[in-house]
Amino acid sequence: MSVKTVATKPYLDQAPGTSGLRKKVPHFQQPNYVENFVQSIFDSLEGFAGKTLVVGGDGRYFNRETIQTVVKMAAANGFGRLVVGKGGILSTPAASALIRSLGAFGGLILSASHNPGGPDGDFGIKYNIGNGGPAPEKITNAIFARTRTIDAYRIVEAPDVDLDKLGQTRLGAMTVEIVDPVADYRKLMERLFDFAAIRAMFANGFTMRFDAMSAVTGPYAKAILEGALGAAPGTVINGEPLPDFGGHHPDPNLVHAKHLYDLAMSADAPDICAASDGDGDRNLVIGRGMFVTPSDSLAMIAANAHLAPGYAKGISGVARSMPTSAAADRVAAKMGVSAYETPTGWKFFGNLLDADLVTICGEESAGTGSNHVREKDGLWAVLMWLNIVAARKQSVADIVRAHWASYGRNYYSRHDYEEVDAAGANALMGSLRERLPTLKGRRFGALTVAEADDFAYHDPVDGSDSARQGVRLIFADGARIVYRLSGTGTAGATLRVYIERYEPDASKQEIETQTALADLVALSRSIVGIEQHTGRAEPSVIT
Ligand code: G16
Repeated sequence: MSVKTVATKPYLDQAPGTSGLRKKVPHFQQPNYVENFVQSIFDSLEGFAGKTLVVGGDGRYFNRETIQTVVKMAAANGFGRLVVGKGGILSTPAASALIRSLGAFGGLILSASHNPGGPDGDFGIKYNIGNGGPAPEKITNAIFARTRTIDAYRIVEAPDVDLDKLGQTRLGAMTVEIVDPVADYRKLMERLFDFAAIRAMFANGFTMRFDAMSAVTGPYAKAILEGALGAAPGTVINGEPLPDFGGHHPDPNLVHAKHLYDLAMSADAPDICAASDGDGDRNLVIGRGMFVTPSDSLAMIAANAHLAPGYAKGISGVARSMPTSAAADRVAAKMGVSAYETPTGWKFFGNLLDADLVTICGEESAGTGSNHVREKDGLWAVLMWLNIVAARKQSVADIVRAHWASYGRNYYSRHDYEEVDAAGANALMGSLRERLPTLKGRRFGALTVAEADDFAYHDPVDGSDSARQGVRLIFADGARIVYRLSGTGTAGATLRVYIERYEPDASKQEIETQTALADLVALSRSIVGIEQHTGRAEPSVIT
């Protein structure tokens, strides 16, 4: 088998964002675009000769082609073993689990998460390290630096590998192993959750609807919910992964999964409705008549995790990304465990989990997870809720209300201004940053700014620092407005505005969220001149 060294020229736009490199498919299809990025990853790593690499993706358009390229490049670069999910499929949490259980050197996950797929849709490549988590900034910065100077890549000349046939083949000195993408993950879930109790609940008539959004979670959800747990056939809808996700936007939020919300609020609502995104790491949980915000879900999971066998000993701490509501902090304080606030991006949780400073992590962007892997995990969050409902023998709505009554409620909403002009969005953030020193102490109607800063994070484990992670306006009553630009968009810029207010009074905890936050929402627009800078008077998505 001959190894070819192919000359190439750098692309200057291969900067990994919040979660790997994400671009439109035609952008990735440019000559050598994938090869340059993959070689830059390999060039930034040390000591992988003869070791194992895990590869898989969410099945989106261009997944299979990219896997073939990765297989041949991994062989040419000296990996000893490549483990690929059958059909090129691995959900992001299942890839993380596999990296960990195999003791692999690392993994490549091919996904653009919740973004649409298809020939004109989005694609992405992300490198995960040996702990199963996304590479930290030190590595992603090195990869980016390498992409800017790369002049050659290595690849073997060989026929394509059959991705649909389980078993082992050889490619030069490297073994290629095609594995069942679900088996390992299902065993892990069986260890963490009380499958017998959940199975008994389904047997007693508990009903559920799980929308896999024609994305990667279908095979996992069918095997676990309908298979191992005995949920009624048809519980999982849109359960076949499709390269274009059936033309849908596989983002389980209240816009793209509105049908699920409507069902949950209807007279025929199942006991629980749930969904996961393109690559299976995000979750949506709606009880009959009760939507659980991701921030609340994190807090409620932290408060109840001990009900699941895998967490029976209790949790060591909780971490949330800065824009996520402070609901989880209140749980941690009551339990006497630590609470950490990190920048947006799951990669920041890895060190805290490895050092056992925290057990449970979550983000407002529909991500929740634990130390079982180093990614957020959509199906895990759903199984955790099923376990909690089975153990407490209460509905989701009753559990949520009881939580608010004892901890108070953090009203919370995110307003996204998607695909706005990047120059306008940058100017907005720039002028807000300049004005920060003048905002502290200023009054806006009944609201007084108590603190105004640009969030910076000092990692307590490796000592690294990350600055400019989002602007926070904190008001005297504890309410908060946060501004940051998304690091996952593939066109223009997306301005995210996060709005939060704490309400301890149980008699005021049933107000519609946008109404409860109306004054803060209005201020969030006027104080930075969103319309002047972006031309948008209203957000495109409210979650
Ligand atoms: C990724 C990251 C998350 C982040 C989310 C949104 O999720 O893993 O940590 O919260 O993007 O990031 P941004 O606000 O920068 O767009 P995913 O599901 O897209 O991999």
